Formats: sequence, structure tokens, C-alpha cells
Amino acid sequence: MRLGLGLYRHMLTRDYYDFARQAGCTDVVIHLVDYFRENAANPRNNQPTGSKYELWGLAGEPGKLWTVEEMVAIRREIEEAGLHLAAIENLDPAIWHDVLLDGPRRAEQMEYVKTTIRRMGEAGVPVLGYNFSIAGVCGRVSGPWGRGGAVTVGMDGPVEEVPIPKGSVWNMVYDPHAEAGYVDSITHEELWRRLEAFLAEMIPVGEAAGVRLALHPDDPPMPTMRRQPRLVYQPGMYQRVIDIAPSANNALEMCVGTLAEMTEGDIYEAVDRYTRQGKVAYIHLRNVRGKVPYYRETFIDEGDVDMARILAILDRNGFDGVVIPDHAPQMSCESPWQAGMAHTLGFVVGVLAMLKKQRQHDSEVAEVAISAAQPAKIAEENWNKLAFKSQS
Ligand SMILES: [Mn+2]
Repeated sequence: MRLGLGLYRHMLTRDYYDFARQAGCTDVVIHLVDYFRENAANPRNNQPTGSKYELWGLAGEPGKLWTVEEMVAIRREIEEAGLHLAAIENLDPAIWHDVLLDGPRRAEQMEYVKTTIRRMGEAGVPVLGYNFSIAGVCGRVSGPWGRGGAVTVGMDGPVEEVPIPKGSVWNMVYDPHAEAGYVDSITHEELWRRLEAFLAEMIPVGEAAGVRLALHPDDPPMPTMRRQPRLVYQPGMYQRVIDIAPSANNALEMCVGTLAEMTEGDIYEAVDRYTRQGKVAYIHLRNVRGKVPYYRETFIDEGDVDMARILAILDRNGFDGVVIPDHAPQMSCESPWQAGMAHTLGFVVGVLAMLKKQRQHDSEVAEVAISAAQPAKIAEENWNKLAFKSQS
């Protein structure tokens, strides 16, 4: 497994690349969507937060696609810093809102996504992480609930009272001038139908371009959020995503924190099951205390999940993708985001060193066992020779 760092759009600079290297990373996963645009209440020195009913920010320019040139330039800068660009995470609602909403511009926007995948392949970016969700990462609240009063996020109950305003999707605004009113609720089966239709067209494009599509589960994993259905809100539902489009290019962006917030299943079994199938493109690592609709994100070492055990499962299964920290609580200092990431990465580096040491120890024990068996083998051969001699 390889260690990486996820960087938001405003972090795609040499300083952040050097920071990743210094913390022990070989890889980066980048975001080209600016989640923080035109919303001062969603500060850039944190994960995108919003609040219970406050969206993140304004989506990008309508129909403005990432170019091969800009992706190649970013990849080269990352490589010059000694790192590998492992994935781009998330599509801008500005280019695919009507794919999620099945709106009038769906056909045109399906072409936008295909063009984006083809351009990624051309630019040498092997994975596209995406989140097929109408409500997106929403309905969360913040508070000083981490160890030492660190500010972190979580849920304090269901968020069905307030539906999603028109002109917004995926917790961002794509049309600030949309008419008043709310997005119509749909059924779970309708959302699955939309995903299936999306994958039926996109997976062949990904196969031809050499790009794996990797789906993030619904965070927070409630059956519905703001009166919209969620796709993957129990661990077993990931299997349906895999099975509806069998291809090596139909993969998972497996979020351990989100899976741990789910009310059913066993987090260790889920991590084992999906990595054994070779279906995980990359992993978000985050700890959590509680389950939806009442949970808190925690430091990597203080939640309900035994993270050393998770890493041991990945190691045992020979997981060869990238593991990145997901979110971390805000640490009290000038750079709360960097401090939280460095703390998480340091923990992972430590556990990986222990696992490597354990493997070395195990192979040494095996070698000793083999050499201990040698005299017995020689004695057996000698006996056979003697037995042969006495017969002749
Ligand atoms: Mn995640």
C-alpha cells in the first residue's frame, strides 16, 4: 500500500507537495473542484464544512471542463516534488448537476463527463473519485468534540425538515438565480437507475482511456438526507455498485470513516471483503465515534475503529492502492489543517513500520524453522542411503 495526501484546489502548490513528502507520502490525490468558492462561512483552512443546512459554496463556471494542459501541468509539478498523482477526486456540479438530477441538460453533461475522463487518461491521471449523490456531504454540525476540545464535525440528528433548494445539488449552488422552491424527492430505485445508466456509458469510456472510476459512499450514510435517497448507506450496498457494471474500471473510493458511521455490518469485514475483490482504487482513512444520525469525527487514534487492525487487513490483503487521511479534527495552532493531517500521517507511518517489522520477524521465524528442519532432513537422507546400502 502507498501513503498519500488529499489536497484541495487551493493547496495545489509546491509547499503542500513538500509537506506531503515530508510527512512520508509517495502520492497525492487532488481536488480540482473549489468547494469553498464565494462562501466565507466555509473557511479554507479546514475540510469543507458548511453547516446543518448551509451549503459549501458556488460551483464552477457552467460547462467549463478541465483541460489536458492544466492537468498535465499539475501532474508535472507533483512529479517534480517527488510525488505521484494517484487520482482526481470529485466532479464539479457545474458540469454534471443534470446527470445527478436527471435534468434537461443531462445528455450534454454526460458528454462533459466523458470528455473529462478521456482528458484525464490523456493527461496520465489513472483514477477519478466521484460521489453519486443529490444531497452530497450535508447536514453536519461542528463543535469542540475532539480530544482536547479540538473542533470536529458530526451529526446531531436527522435532517429531513429542510429539503434542498432549487439551483443546488451535491451541497453546492450551481445556479444562484434559480427560482424559489425545492428539488423534488425521488425514490432509492430511481437513484440506482440513474447510477446504472451513468456507469453503462462511463465505464467503457474509462476502459478506453485507462481511467478507473471510484465511488465514494454516502457521507453521512443515512437512508435519506434532506428528503433525497442515498445510494450506499450500509456496507453491503457497495457490492451492488460493483455488480451493476462488472469491470476493473468500476471501482470504489472506500471511505473507512463513512463505513464506520453505518448502522449495519462490521467495518473490518467490509474492508477485508472489498479489498480482497481488488475493487478498491483508493482509501479514505478516518476514525469516528458513534453511528448515524449521532456521530462525531475523531482523531485517527481515538474513535471506535481500531485503525491498526484496518491497516493490518490492508497489508495482509496486499492492497496496492493509495491510503489518504480523510478529515481530521482542527488542532489548535496556526495551521489546523496541516497539523491534523501530519498527526494522522504520523500515526499511519508508525503502524506501517510496525507491520513491516512484524513481516520481517515472521519471515525470520520461518527461515529459522527451515534451517532447524535441515538436520532432520539430512539424517533422513543418510538413513535412506544406509537402508539402500544394507539392501545391496
Ligand atoms: Mn471520505
